[in-house]
Amino acid sequence: MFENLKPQPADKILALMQMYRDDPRQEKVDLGVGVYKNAEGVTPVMRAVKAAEHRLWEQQTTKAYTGLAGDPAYADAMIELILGNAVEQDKIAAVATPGGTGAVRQAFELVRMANPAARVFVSDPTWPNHVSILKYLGIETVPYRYFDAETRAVDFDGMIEDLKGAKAGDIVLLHGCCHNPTGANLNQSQWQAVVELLNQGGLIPMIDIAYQGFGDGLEEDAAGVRMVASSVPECLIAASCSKNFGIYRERTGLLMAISQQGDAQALNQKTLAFLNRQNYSFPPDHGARVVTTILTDDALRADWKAELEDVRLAMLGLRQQLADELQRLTGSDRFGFIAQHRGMFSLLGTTPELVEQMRVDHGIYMVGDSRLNIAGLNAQSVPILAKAIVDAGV
Ligand code: PLP
Ligand code: TYF
Repeated sequence: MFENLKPQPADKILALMQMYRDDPRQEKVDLGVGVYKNAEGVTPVMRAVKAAEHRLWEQQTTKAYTGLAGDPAYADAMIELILGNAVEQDKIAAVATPGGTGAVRQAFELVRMANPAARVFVSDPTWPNHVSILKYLGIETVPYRYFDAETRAVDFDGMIEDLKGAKAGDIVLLHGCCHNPTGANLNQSQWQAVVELLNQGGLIPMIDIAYQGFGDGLEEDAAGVRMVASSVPECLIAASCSKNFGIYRERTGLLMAISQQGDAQALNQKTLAFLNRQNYSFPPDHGARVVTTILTDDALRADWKAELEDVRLAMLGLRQQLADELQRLTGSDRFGFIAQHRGMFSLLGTTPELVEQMRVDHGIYMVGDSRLNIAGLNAQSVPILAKAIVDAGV
């Protein structure tokens, strides 16, 4: 049997992580995988997470199975965090999933189940796992223009033009905030225009939100999601707690299916629970319980928000420092987009050859598409990166 297996394509981001580990150079700089690192290069356990874990250790009396949808209190807390009160609770079906990836996977499975003919429109570029999972599930994907290679901002006219090619029932995958990999995001009037286009075309949005709090702030980053979720008949939302709670390895995510139709919620909820059961039975609970503990306790929630805000501001500071340094070295504003982008990532918009050259000559590890993880920088490595970018002639 096993002789029939063929090697599968590796994830380029994860392969780069290994290459970095194997590089003996002292001064190497890891700007690859999307993990937050502080100025000391450490991915810390957040204070509120430690405190919540401590509390759970003291107070948790059982680790018996939860429900197939996970702990309902977790879904409630996350729905409030993401949607505020934009959508009535009785319109939302929600299940805990293993990370945001689990939510994405289940969302696509739900789409295939409900409408096998649906195509999924994905931004060009998008997180490679989106494309890879869709391909694995045999769902047709259609790229839409998103990134303007010249301005490094959103090519909004191109995006709208391409989305006009979607048919009623097709899915439009959108990043809720902090677009991965580009760092270029829709503004409020652009979100509004997307909502109008979705409603005119009968298109169903699926929003992947994995970086709430990393861009302009917790509420600001959710504004687009809230606008869409409150304005369309149906939508899917896949959320991740990996980044904003720093609990990457706990595998903590949530999938929501929202329908404005009166009686849809019950069947949607049962179907999501069924999908959980087919794939892994009960979703992981530890991270979800930590998140619930934090979000439902005033003091822990305040401390988490304060630390998340520090993380956000640290990344913004690095963006500004890098843009300033490049301005100084080149005497031009052509890298000003780095300070305009939001979230962990910026797409430099250069060739794989120059990315490779920066790796060989300067030990700079960024993904081949020229995505850099801003959080991988610190005050010392910013000038090293700026020099590498200029030396390579980006
Ligand atoms: N969606 C996007 C756009 C991401 O960048 C990520 C990665 O962090 C995820 C989803 C899922 O992350 P995780 O499965 O680690 O929660
Ligand atoms: O884009 C990133 O770097 C993160 C982490 O298969 C990640 O989203 C990368 C690749 C992958 C899973 C997660």
